[in-house]
This record gives sequence, C-alpha cells and structure tokens, in this order.
Amino acid sequence: ETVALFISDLHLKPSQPKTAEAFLAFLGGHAMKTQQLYLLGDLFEYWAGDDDIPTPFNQHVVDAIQRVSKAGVAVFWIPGNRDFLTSDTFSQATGATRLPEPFIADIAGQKIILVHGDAQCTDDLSYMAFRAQVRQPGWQQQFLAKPLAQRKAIIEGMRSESREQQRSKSYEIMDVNRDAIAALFDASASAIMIHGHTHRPARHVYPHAGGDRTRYVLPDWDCDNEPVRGGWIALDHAGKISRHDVDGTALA
Ligand code: OKV
Ligand code: MN
Repeated sequence: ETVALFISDLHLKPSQPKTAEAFLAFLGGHAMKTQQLYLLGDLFEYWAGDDDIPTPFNQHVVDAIQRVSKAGVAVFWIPGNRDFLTSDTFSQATGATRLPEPFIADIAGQKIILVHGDAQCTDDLSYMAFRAQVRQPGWQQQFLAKPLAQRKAIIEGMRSESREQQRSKSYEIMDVNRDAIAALFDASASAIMIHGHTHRPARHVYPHAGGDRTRYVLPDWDCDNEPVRGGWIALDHAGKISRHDVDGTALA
C-alpha cells in the first residue's frame, strides 16, 4: 500500500475546470488512502497572495486539501515559481506544512530530495535574476502591500510579456542544469530526487561511484485538452517508487 504521494504543476485556473475536477478527484480518492501527501509547487496558475483564498475557485481547492489533512493525512507543501506567495494563512487553511527547499524526506527507508525544480534551471539566466528578486522578503512585502486587484494585474502583465520572451528561449535552457542536479545530490547523501516544474515527466538514472542516482520528474496537468496530461509518483511501504498517470495507471 501507498505511504506517500508526490504531485505538482496542476496550474489550476477557473478556465480549466476539468483539470481542477481531476485534482479534486485525486484528493478525494488516492490522497485519502496515503499517509503523506507532498505538494511540490505550481498547484495554481498563479497565486497573488493569501488574501485571494476566499475567491470561490481558490476556496474550493483549499477546502479540498484541508479535507485530506483533516482525514489524518500529513500534507506537505513546497511552493513553486507560480505560488511562492503562499504564506501562513494558506498553510493554516489547507493544513499543509510548508517545507524548506530542498527538503530531504526520510520515508519507508528512503531518503528523497524534494524541490520544485525551478531553482535548478540555472542556464536560464534572466529567470534566475527574476527569481532572486521576487524571493526577497523586502520585495514580497512591498508587492503584498498593493491591492489584490493590482497584484493580479501586474502578474497578468508579466505573463503576457513572458509569452513573447518564451518563444525566443531555447528548449534546452528551460530544463534543469546537470551540474545543479549533481550539486544537490552531492550535498544531501541521498540517491533519489523528485521534482516538477519542467513538464518533462521522466525517470533519469545517473551512474555514480557511490551507487546510481535517480531523478524523477513529475508531469504537469491538463485534463481540458487532448491528449490529457497529468499524474503523480507513489512510494510504497517497501520503499518502491512508481509513476502513475491521471487514471492511476502505473507507468512502466
Ligand atoms: C512562468 C516562467 C514566466 C520558467 C509572479 C507572483 C510576482 C506569480 C507570478 C509571473 C510569471 C507565472 C506567474 C511564467 C514560468 C516564466 C519565465 C520563465 C523558467 C508573481 C506570482 F512576481 F508578481 F510576485 N508569475 N508567470 N519561466 O509568465 O506564466 O518557468 S508566467
Ligand atoms: Mn514551476
């Protein structure tokens, strides 16, 4: 049976109701039957601040996560590059414990490095500069002091601007950097890593002198367009890791 589930990159937004529905089905189904649930970021298309929780769409999602934690599942949260403005109110409302990044989870005899994944995309220099800026407490304090509607407008502006820029960025640059991944393994004495962000679901095995290292990449979700995308990673009591698609079907 499942001890822990890992999921990320749902990019939930009201305009994609089937994706939200699929996530709510996951929370009410598989997530209720595990001991630990790790939400590894970018659950939301964007998060403008915890004062946006009462918006009906957000409230539905927050309540659904809270039902899982109230049922006795330990829920953990590492925010992504789209929902890094989640704070204490979000943690309280969901019952999810925010973890530092990177976090080494010690479950079923396995030590697993957990990150969202954007911090390891070190080849994308303009993104790294942007990330460093918006992760500063002072910057966030100033931003969160603005009215919610203005924050949403700023983020929407960033999104349309980045849609232009993204086209000129190469596919390679927007993946994790090999050295950044190796450094994370080196610093942790762990041989397993799970992250999302890149939307390149995979299981990468790196030969290493001290034993092979494995990096699992979670899929992003889109259940509103064909072909449907999504899924999660499960860890069983024996420490075995499996990847699953949206239907729960185990992947090879
Ligand atoms: C998504 C990526 C742009 C990579 C901003 C708060 C802030 C959310 C945001 C703005 C940007 C997501 C939401 C976008 C991914 C990029 C460039 C590279 C590598 C704030 C909350 F800053 F205002 F506080 N964002 N967008 N990139 O344009 O969709 O992932 S985005
Ligand atoms: Mn991301």
